[in-house]
Amino acid sequence: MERTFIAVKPDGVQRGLVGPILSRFEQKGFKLVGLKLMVVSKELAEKHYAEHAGKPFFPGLVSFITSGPVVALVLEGKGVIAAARAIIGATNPLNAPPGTLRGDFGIDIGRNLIHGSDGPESASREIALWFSPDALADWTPAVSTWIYE
Ligand code: DAT
Ligand code: MG
Repeated sequence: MERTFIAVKPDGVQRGLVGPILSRFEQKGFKLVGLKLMVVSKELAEKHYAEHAGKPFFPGLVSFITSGPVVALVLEGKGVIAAARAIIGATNPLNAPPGTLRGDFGIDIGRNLIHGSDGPESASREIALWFSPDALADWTPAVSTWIYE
């Protein structure tokens, strides 16, 4: 089963949207295997967004992501990496259709509420960066045979 890394960014936490955001992933049928609230250090923020280092928005992105608590999670399920990106919606919330999280809850690109890994390599890298292996739970939801055939 595939795993992905998701973070509710400081704007999502400040706006009280942790519950609605987590609900969308739970209702889809994806399984939570890791979950924590934390204030992100500058070092972790710079590592997490290393692919964007040097871009004009990078300093603002790092200061935003370190500005308040973030809720970090790992989700597991069939096709979860691409499916979670689809649930989240386009990077610019104004281009994200209604029904996606960014489409429903956001306006500005710098306040787009959620991060989701964009592929298998970034998912592995980000899960390892944010969670120690013993903080992830291997478990079988009682409803799994009603979600997977
Ligand atoms: P995504 O978060 O959809 O994977 P990304 O990896 O291209 O998008 O960029 C990471 C974050 O950086 C994004 O969520 C918001 C911010 N960002 C990206 N492009 C930006 C831009 N042109 N101006 C301001 N912020 C931007
Ligand atoms: Mg990205």
